Amino acid sequence: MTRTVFVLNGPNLNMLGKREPGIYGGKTLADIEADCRAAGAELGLTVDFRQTNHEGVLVDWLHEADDGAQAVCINPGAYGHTSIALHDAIRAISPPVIELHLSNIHAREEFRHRTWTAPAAKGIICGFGAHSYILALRAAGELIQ
Ligand code: CA2
Repeated sequence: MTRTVFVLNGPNLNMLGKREPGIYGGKTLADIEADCRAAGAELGLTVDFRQTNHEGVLVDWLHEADDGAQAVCINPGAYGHTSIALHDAIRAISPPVIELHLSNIHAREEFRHRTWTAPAAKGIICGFGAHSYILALRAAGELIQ
């Protein structure tokens, strides 16, 4: 059986590696995608890796995951702190959703402490840099065994 995991990325994550390496690390999103594909191959997961700067596109991809994926890992970027629409979209689908962040959002500005998406998600991983993606994929692999 093919086990497909959507790895969804929100706004500004296409800029990784260009600025703020002290917060987000030096890897580009393409580097992280390559890491996820390698980890997915080891875990027996097909990784469908995407990025958008548009909130509604993330909503559409979450809906697509309802039929098209067994689990979702999502770094919603700043939309995690603002978007009730993403909260609702996560609640509207069946596959487990794992929220992840590169940085430890609880050790940063207060406006990053709250995520509206986290209560709708199965769990949240943050603060491990690019390794947060691999931890989220491992969690996804275990959830859908
Ligand atoms: O730590 C994370 O993964 C975040 O989701 C990254 C978001 C931020 O708004 C969240 O609070 C935490 C930012 C995405 C990347 O933004 C950049 C900003 C400057 C340079 C490069 C990327």
